[in-house]
Amino acid sequence: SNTIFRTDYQAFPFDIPEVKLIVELDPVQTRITTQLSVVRKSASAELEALVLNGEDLTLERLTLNGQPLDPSRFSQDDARLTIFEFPASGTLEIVSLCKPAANTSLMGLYVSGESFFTQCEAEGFRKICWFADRPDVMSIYTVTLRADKGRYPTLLSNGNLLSSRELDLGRHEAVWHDPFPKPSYLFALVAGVFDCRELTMRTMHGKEVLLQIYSDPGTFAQTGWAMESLVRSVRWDEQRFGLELDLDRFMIVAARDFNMGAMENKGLNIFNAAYVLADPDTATDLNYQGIEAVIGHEYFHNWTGNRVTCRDWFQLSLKEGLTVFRDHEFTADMMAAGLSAQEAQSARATKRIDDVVVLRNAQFPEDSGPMAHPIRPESYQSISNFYTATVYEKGSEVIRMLHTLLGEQAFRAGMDEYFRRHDGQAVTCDDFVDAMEFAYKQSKPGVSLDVFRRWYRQAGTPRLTASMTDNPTEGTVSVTFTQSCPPVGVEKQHSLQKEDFHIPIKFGLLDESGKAILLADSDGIADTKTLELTTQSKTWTFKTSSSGKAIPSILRDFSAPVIVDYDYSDVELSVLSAHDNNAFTRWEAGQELATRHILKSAAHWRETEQPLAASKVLINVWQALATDVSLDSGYRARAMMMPSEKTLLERMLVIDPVAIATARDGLKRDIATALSEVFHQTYLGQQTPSEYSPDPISAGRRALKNLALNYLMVGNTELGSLLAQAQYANASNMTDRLAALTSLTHESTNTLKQSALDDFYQSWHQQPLVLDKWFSVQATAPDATADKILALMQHPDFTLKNPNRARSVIFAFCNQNLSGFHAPDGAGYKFWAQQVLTLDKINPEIAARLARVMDLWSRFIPQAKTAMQHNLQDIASQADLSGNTLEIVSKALA
Ligand code: BAL
Ligand code: ZN
Repeated sequence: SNTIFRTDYQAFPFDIPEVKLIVELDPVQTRITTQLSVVRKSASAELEALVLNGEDLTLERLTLNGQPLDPSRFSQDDARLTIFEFPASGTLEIVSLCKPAANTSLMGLYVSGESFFTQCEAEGFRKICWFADRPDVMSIYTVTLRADKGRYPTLLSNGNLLSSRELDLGRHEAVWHDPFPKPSYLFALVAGVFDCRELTMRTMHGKEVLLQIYSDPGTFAQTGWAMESLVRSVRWDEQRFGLELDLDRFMIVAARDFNMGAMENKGLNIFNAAYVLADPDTATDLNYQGIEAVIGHEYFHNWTGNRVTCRDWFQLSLKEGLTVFRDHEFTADMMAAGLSAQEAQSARATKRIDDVVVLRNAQFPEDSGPMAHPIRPESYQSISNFYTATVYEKGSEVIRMLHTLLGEQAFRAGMDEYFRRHDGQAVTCDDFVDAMEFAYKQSKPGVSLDVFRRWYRQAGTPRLTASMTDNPTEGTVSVTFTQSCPPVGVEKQHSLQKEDFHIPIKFGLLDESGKAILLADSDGIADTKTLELTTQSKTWTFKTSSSGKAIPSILRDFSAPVIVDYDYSDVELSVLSAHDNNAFTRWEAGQELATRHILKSAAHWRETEQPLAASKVLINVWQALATDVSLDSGYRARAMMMPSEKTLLERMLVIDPVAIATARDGLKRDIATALSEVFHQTYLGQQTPSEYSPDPISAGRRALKNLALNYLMVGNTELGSLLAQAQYANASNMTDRLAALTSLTHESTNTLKQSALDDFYQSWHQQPLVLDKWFSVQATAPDATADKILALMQHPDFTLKNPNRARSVIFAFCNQNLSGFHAPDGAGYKFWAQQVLTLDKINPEIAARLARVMDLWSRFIPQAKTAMQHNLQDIASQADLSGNTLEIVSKALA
């Protein structure tokens, strides 16, 4: 097969210190002259061939040191240009053509709206020109852009603008120079008509820098929040990590059509418009938070990714895991800014909960399915399939564990050491861990990261089993943790012997009344201990301040990406939910109580067609959360939500989606009915100032208010509908308007639903990002079926070519509509297969993402499993499937 293995890495035999590009922009056919200075590395064999990557390019001319190359000196196929017996050094000039307007893959150079954009990570540069398209070849770029001045007045590339001038025939030219050597995946160019918001600021050492945000004409007013976020990002990286902006100019450009969230091209970030544009009328609190996080993420890449980059794509988590960790910390610091110590703890916990929910929804299932891989994969067929929750989110959890083990100060020293050693280089995950270990050992003699390194080469979510014994006569409590992690994914085929992980477990105890019990050991007395499990099993014994039966609080702050097994009683969970002084495990306890109920109820429904009624204990827990005004609203909103469908599915040995959907709805109904008056009061108690502000306190109030409204719609539909209609009509911001629309669409009668949807369309259809929301609300409605989705896709505003629009309908239905997608007639699965095949012709990366919906098919109940398998086989049997999609379906079927 076309599998590439990590251990097969070989250095490139040549250096390419300088790249000069002349780009004659034309949507139909763009001509690019690529001039490369090439120097054979001293260690390389003489007469070695120079092999360059290229895809969908037409070669017009090839010269070496100014002389046309004789056809016998080179060969060309659809992926490579090979120049035989390349001399010790030389200047290679290649003239080639590409077709931007016909490029629907959105990789390489493409047209979106009327403008040109590029996306090069991971392997898109080879669709622009022939080059050694691998991250360990770093060059200084000088880029000349030429285009029609009327249609493309703005011409941008990486670095600094050297010059610009008028040309004949209404064309013009701009020359850009990036002083920092970079790999080709960080190259970017943009051309078109844009609004531009700009600002100058002084960096920590007093350098003046120009910040610019470019967006579609008419959207200037929607880029204010993005600019504020960028300024905060610059300041935060200075203050928390001592890292300064190294360029004179930092640009962000918003694109309507974009495969990912955003891209950290050096000095010229290109963003999905969804992560740039916001105003109160069109963007929700979640959008605002997402924009701040993604702007931070891409900005932080300037050091963790760009100044120090990856040697090869197996090292992707080197930059992604680390940068996700940094953006999570950034958001947490922003949320906690200006709050009292206790409020700040709660704000940080809220962020932690959101991140853990993402990890459990996306990464835990991945880690148990056919695509399971370590955060540093051992092999791949298509690297674009490895921009995964494992590389990103679990990668970030691994960095967070390092932070927990080292502490803030030693972690910072480790980061400083990493930059001291590797600035300007393309390195490996091992290099990073080595730098961290160096700082760790300086701070604490005798420690080592030997066992910890296994997180980089073993996949799977470790399971942690806890057991406790009280020894009242001695005043001690003993706790034993045991870990296990059987082989997953390709590990199974290689019958890999897995080794124990290094797991930091933040641990505490409560007495039966909920009071914290102090724990004493040779390190001193504390209410939370960080236990380090590095072997299969270990027991810790503490002297305690209490003699009654203790309740363990395990994995405080979610100190490791593992699953905890402990046999709690419902009452113990309710005590933790009411009293645990760690806000994360406190949240976890209520969610766990609801999860256990739903799993039992799902099984009961399968046997009797009746869900189980919610217990008094459970209702009381929700009531206590709803009425505890000492908790901040955002935290309460998270504590009172239903466990997510994806986490629930992942907890089933045999996955039964309809049973889960029914049981989850049943619990929601029981809680909503029992507490409808409480929810009404909660709703009324969460008013916010009419002037919109996305700050976490206001956003938390809106989240709780809208959660209460949703429960009220279920528990007292008449009152709920009235309030939702009024809220929809009077909303002064998109958060409240969309929440009301969603509640009306998902929980009310058809007439109400249709009139709200029609009104929303009329008001907002000219705003593409808002229209995405309109499509999503319908795709996730409980009464949506595959047929209804197909009808929705006939809407004139629907297009498969825009990834955001495709996501808003197809992905929303397949991923976020459990009962609709998994309808027992199998229509959802057939719909899925059709869409994967259609998208595969347009945009293979997006198609392969959609293909992953079936990852866990073999664990589903028999009827669903068979239908899923047939549809997977249908796709796999297509002759001209893209490599991207083929990798996903063949692994699923293996
Ligand atoms: N490097 C791809 C987009 C991101 O993770 O920032
Ligand atoms: Zn990233």
